[in-house]
Amino acid sequence: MSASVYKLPSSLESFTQVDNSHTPSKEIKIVVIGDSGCGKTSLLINYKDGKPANHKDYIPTIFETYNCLISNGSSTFKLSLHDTAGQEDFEGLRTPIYSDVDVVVACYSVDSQPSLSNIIETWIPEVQNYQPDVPIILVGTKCDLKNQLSHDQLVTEQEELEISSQVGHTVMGHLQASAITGENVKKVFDVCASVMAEKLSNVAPVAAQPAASKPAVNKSSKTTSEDKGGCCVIV
Ligand SMILES: Nc1nc2c(ncn2[C@@H]2O[C@H](COP(=O)(O)OP(=O)(O)OP(=O)(O)O)[C@@H](O)[C@H]2O)c(=O)[nH]1
Ligand SMILES: [Mg+2]
Repeated sequence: MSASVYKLPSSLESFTQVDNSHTPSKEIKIVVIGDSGCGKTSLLINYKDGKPANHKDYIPTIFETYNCLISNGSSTFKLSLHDTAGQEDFEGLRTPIYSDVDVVVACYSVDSQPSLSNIIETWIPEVQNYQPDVPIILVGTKCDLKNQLSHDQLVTEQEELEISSQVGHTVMGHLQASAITGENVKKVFDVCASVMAEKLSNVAPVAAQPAASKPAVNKSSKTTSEDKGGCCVIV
């Protein structure tokens, strides 16, 4: 049974990781949230390493950031990937991370109905309390389990779509992925980058300054060129 893909942006593009000889035009801050144990860290590790996550001994995250550069040939972005603690006790640590977030990846596990319910009961209210309009990508993790578990051990398509519609118009993408097989992992982050690329292309160009006026000061604090950490680094 292959992974379900419920929604993708019409602007979906394919981005590949590039080395630090490329200069990013924009840093995209992505925060990954969801219940403890639903597979956030594994998803990020699979993406940054391009191979299955290899940590069978589950280690709960407190806070971690990974950086990588990606390009679609015309635009290069620095992804700043923020892995969070799924445990409710760590809410105080999570909330500062929502500042300046560009895209939120909200995860639930396809073998855990409570993790899906908590998308609407816990995670979306928490993030929207700080960033009401932030684009959200919903990800049903561990979709390899669809081949191993019976129907009654899995969330249903109807339940997934109901949650998606309850989150509403801020859902820009909704898909299932597996950090074990790698299915759709890259697509999750292609969706994030494509949503931002489209948003940036819709920003109206700044009106031309009169010849005698002072040169504009570049206030883009998030644009970076100083990251020399390689293709993908843990900071
Ligand atoms: N079958 C399967 N297991 C997975 C997958 N992703 C993660 N797991 C397992 O699920 C457990 C939890 O994974 P993590 O990635 O650490 O979960 P987390 O969401 O980061 O958890 P916290 O850091 O506590 O919030 C680990 O034992 C993983 O090996 C997947 O795609 N398929
Ligand atoms: Mg983790």
